[in-house]
Amino acid sequence: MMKIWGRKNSSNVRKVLWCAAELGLQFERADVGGDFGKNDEKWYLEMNPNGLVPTIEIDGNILWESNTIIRYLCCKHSAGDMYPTDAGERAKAEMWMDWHLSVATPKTGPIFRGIVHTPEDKRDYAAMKAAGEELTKSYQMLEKQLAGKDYIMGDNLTMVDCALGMHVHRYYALVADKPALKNMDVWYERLKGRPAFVEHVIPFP
Ligand SMILES: N[C@@H](CCC(=O)N[C@@H](CS)C(=O)NCC(=O)O)C(=O)O
Repeated sequence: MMKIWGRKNSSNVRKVLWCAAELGLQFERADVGGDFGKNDEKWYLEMNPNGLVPTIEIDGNILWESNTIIRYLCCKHSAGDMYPTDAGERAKAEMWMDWHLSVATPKTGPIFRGIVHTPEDKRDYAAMKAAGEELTKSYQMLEKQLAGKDYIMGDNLTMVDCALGMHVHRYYALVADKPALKNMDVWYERLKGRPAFVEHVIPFP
């Protein structure tokens, strides 16, 4: 059975849990990271030298990097459905995943750290506002991609929705001053209609 190391309030763990649940996979999860610690211990660093979560063990492989894990799970268990098999379609899905990791995710950081980890009187509200505006600018690209589609690639949920949906949830949960992004709003509501998203993503910002 797949084993997942990582606390269930971590964004990168949650997108893996959501994806695994969408695929109907059984897994065991162990709390590591945050208040649980252990990610600086030798046994953990031997699996994942970054000392970050998640790490998984599956089919004799140890894997880290949440997007890589999502790709692996979808390729192995849902080729042609959640994992596009046409090379061009797959490259487009991966393009959005890489874009999100390099462009959008870093902009969420100052907002999340500000609201969740910083006492009110110590928050840098100007930096948080600027990050929110930058994030909205980035998400206007996703807004265009979602026009006329149920999910990012088209009619069906794919790996790219799992990779991005978690952080988009964080954007909706934490950024107050944002314009209506009509297509994204509808997509986010659609994700909220999925039991696996409700179970693994919604409980935390
Ligand atoms: N690029 C990595 C980032 C992993 C990462 O930054 N994980 C955070 C939690 S979201 C972490 O391990 N923080 C330290 C901790 O939880 O103790 C991935 O996508 O898996």
